[in-house]
This record gives sequence, C-alpha cells and structure tokens, in this order.
Amino acid sequence: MGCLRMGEVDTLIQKALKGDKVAISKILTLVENDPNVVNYLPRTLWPEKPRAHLIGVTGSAGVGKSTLIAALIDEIVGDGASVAVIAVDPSSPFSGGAFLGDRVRMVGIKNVDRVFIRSMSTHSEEALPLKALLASEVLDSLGYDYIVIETPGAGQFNVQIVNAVDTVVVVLMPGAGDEIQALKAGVMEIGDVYVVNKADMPEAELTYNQVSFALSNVERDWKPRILKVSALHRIGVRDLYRVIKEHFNFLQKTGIINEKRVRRRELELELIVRYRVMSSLTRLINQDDRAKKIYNELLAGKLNPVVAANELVNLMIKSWRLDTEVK
Ligand SMILES: Nc1nc2c(ncn2[C@@H]2O[C@H](COP(=O)(O)OP(=O)(O)O)[C@@H](O)[C@H]2O)c(=O)[nH]1
Ligand SMILES: [Mg+2]
Repeated sequence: MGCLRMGEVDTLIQKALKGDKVAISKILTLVENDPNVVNYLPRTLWPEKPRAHLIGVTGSAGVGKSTLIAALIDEIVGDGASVAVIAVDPSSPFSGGAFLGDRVRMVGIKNVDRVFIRSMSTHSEEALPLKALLASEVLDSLGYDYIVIETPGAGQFNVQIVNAVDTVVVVLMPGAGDEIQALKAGVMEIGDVYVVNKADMPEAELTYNQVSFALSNVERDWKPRILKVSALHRIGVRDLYRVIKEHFNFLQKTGIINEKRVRRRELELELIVRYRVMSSLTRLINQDDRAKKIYNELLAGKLNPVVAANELVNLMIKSWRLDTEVK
C-alpha cells in the first residue's frame, strides 16, 4: 500500500464514500501507482454490477476533446446527474493531476460537487488502460452517473479503451483529411457518435458532408450519428448529450449493455493477468540468477524466444508457489 498504513486508507475510503474529492483523488493515486491495490480495497469500492454510463471521447490532438468534455459536463450537471472524467491526454488542459482542472473552473461549472476530474500521468504507457479502467470502476462504485475517458486518438491505449466503454464519441474537426480517408477505409468505424467539432469554422459543412458520406454504408443496429458542434461556443452540445443518452437507452433496450460490460470485465482480467505476469517476469530477471542467465542467453542469440519463455515461465511458476507457501 505504498507509504500509507491500512488505518489511513480506511479513513480515506470513508471520506471518499462521502464524496470528499481529495480522498477520491488519493485513492485513485494508489490505484495508479499499483493496480494490485484493488486487492485491498473494500467491496464497497468495486461495483458488483456496473451502473455508470462509460463514455470514451477519442480524436486527434487539438480537435477539441477537452473543450467538448467541459461543455458536456455542464449539460450533464444541468440535467441533475454527476460526472467523473479521466483524461489521459498528456496535452490536456485538465493538467497537473488536478481533480478539478482550471479549464473547468474557467468555463464556470456551477455544481462542482457533482464533477470529478482526474488527469492520469502517461509515464508508464503500458499499464494505462488497466489503470484507467480500474479508476473508472472505483468511480462507478462511488456513484458517478457518467464516467468520461478522454483518449488521444491513436495507440494501444486508445484501442483498448474504445473496446471497453459503452459509448464511443469520435471527435473530428474541419479539414481533417486523413481522418476522413480512414473513415472511408473503414478503420475508423469505431464511433457510435461522430462529432464534427469547431463547426464555427468555414469548412465544417464540407467535413460534415464527407463524414456523412463515408459512414452512409455502415450497416449496424445502431446507425452512427453525426453531429456538428462548436464546443467553444456551446453550439450543439445539448444535442450531443441527448444522442449519448439515446445510445445508452439503445444499449439497455437491446441488452447489448450487458455484453459490453462482460467484455469490459474480460479485458480487465486480461490486463491484470498480463500486468501481474510481466511485473513478475521483470522482478525475476532482476533478482534471480538463473532467470538473468536465460535472459542474457536469449539476447545473445543462444536461446530462441520460445525456449527462453518456457524456462522463464517455469521459474515464474516456482516463484509463485514459494510465495504462497510463505504466506
Ligand atoms: N474555433 C473553435 N476552436 C475550438 C473549439 N473547440 C475547441 N477549440 C480550440 O481547439 C484547441 C484544442 O482544444 P482541446 O480541447 O485542448 O483539444 P484536445 O487536444 O482534443 O483535447 C483549443 O485552443 C480550443 O480552444 C470550437 O468549437 N471552435
Ligand atoms: Mg485534451
């Protein structure tokens, strides 16, 4: 549990359950520093049955994801609901690990007690999807109605988050030629809702038409929606919120929501197992002479990766047995 004692963690949890944002933030830091911490959190901090609507907002840097989320927060809060945001964009204005970013204060959100914003550090890229998903589960258990994950529109993190959330919002901006090409090629058919943001700019209409055309052949039960929005000028944001709710209703009515949540739990399992195994492997190679030897022989080309993996996995299993015997 890092440098915190169990008693302190209990106090934190009690405060978090009462909505104390500093306490929530500290708990998320614990999870971020070591996902295994979830082991020690009480069941009250893990939703047996997910309840929140989990939304992924994805798109290239600069398209206006953070601005859009800030605007969306106002709609959500104005509707009497609560929202937590996990921003994993390193260039995000929700910066500095703040639980309530300056940007949000700047746009004048009134009911700040129903808003929680968390920036995640991008230092250890690999475990990011796991950390973001665990954080979202904890936030769900704390009762947030909406959980929004902002993801940079590329990379492994993006792929995994897009597969794990309930609703995917793809944000584009006028003149986004490459993205339109990607849409036509079908590699961007990940969105439930497409937002052409910065609709206050001259080329917005053209981009909107291109996106509509590129998506016109998509055959799905849920036909992706395309919206023109100006996040900065707060135009079309209410429509976006309405469509997001419509999609959630669709997921519930069709029962697809359950499939999504099962898939999310499966992905979490896979990510945790991978995290455990890889951290165990790293530890073994650093601390165990036999493991170190195998590793060096692999690098020197004396062992092939399959043989090396077999031997390392055997050593790992033995070290795990020892672990459990000690306990
Ligand atoms: N003209 C215009 N600019 C916008 C709009 N939304 C965001 N921006 C600007 O686009 C830039 C990038 O926005 P940001 O939200 O940080 O994008 P992100 O990287 O996708 O999170 C900022 O300077 C915003 O003020 C919009 O609707 N219209
Ligand atoms: Mg951003």
